[in-house]
Amino acid sequence: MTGGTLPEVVWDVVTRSGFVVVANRMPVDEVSPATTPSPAAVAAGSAALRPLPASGREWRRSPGGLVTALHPVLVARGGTWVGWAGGVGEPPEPFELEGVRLHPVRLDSVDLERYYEGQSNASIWPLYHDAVETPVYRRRWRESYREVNARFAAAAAEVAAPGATVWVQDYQLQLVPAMLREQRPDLRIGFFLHIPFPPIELFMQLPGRAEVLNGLLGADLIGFQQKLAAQNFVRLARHLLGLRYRGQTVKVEHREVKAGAFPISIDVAEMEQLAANPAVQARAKQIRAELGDPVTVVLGVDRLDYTKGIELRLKAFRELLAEGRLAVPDTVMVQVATPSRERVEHYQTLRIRVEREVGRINGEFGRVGVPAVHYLHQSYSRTELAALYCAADVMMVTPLRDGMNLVAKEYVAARADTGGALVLSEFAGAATELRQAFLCNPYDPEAVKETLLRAVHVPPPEAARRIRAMQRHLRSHDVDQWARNFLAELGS
Ligand code: ADQ
Repeated sequence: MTGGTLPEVVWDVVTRSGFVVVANRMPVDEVSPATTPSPAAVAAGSAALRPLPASGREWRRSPGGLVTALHPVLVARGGTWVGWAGGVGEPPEPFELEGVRLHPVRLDSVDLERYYEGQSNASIWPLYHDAVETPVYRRRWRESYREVNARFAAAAAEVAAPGATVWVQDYQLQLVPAMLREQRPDLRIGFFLHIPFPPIELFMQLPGRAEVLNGLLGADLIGFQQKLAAQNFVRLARHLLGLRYRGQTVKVEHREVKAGAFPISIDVAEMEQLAANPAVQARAKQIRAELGDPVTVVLGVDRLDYTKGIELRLKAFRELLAEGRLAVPDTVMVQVATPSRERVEHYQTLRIRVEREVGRINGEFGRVGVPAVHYLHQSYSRTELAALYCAADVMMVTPLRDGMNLVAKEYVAARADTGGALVLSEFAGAATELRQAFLCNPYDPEAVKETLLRAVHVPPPEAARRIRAMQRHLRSHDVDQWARNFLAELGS
């Protein structure tokens, strides 16, 4: 089917929207009957539950920057979010929650294994992050990726009104723009990549590379976190497909495809308010007390992912303790590592390595009741995260490669007291904006150690100056601004 018309049978039963977001995951979590709203959901003001008459299942909006940013746009435009609702059972019928229509896409356990864990997270994810772990390629995964992308494209084509704007999100859905354009050339299609886009030499490894590039070129506007990524993309279009480009606009037959940098951000006001909340401040004090009121608390908060540089950070801390340049119990480290992609092999081996390193540090430098590293392999509510940020003197964000890194921005926003110091990898997208952080090269262990020490010993007035400058930047560059800039450039 081409030309922007829909089959009549669908026309009658589907509510169609002028604005559609397509993302792997829908911004909702299913609430089991025994579940009460989490503190995170309550804090984010999103605990409204909506029983579904048809299925009796209940859902609540999940907290998160992307949802927060897009929610007002979706409500104002009667928008629809197309995505996977979680779980491998029968997906719920389309439903509405807090003014947004949700259109679930089915994924079964084979799709999850091949499209999600395989092609998305064992092939594309490592490749796009400078191949810091060796990407694994499988033909079956690619086929599944194509099939699932086609399913998402068909769902978007079904719910989009004539001439609608469709905004596709991230590396799991890179084929969707072209698939969607083929069915619905009337649509305005945007794509945003949340992770880095690799240089030509790396991208050329990817089996089926032209299909991926052509998939992306189905969009009118492709947003990246960094200028460099947008440049990688337009150069690749010339190198691989012989397409001409001027500036950051690629000519594709009779169309123009724009690439651009749209660095994502956080809901700055929300984090500032959370951190200013007296209950959060009291919790921060309590955390420090529970840690034994050390002079310096060093904090890491990451998904347990090999791109985040958790091991190198622990190693730097261990060496500083061994050299006597830091000492327990004056200095303690807290490492929060959110469970992530636990069925992918790289992640299983990473967990073993990280836990071994934590054990080694505590074995060598801890005492009974006084560990050197507090390791927490758990998810936390927004309020608890804000309290941790407020309790930390030094925040370590040391990815080997990261599209942006929102934790760095959250920490800065949480420190309205202008205390605290941020150690930030030069290889995080956030380093382009947060220039007053203590920047370091995560591949150079001595540089990481020296930078951590500088942050530990920074004089308070200098720390305050640095944090304040970064806060000023964030206030005028929040996630709402990000969404508005992208949509304005897309012309919708
Ligand atoms: P991620 O790789 O998931 O995102 P990041 O940007 O750091 O990484 O975002 C993580 C989010 O999860 C933060 O909002 C953080 O507060 C939250 N989080 C982390 N640990 C948590 C815990 N234990 N409990 C609860 N919440 C926790 C991808 C890209 C990034 C890019 C984002 C957005 O890899 O580079 O910044 O998308 O585009």
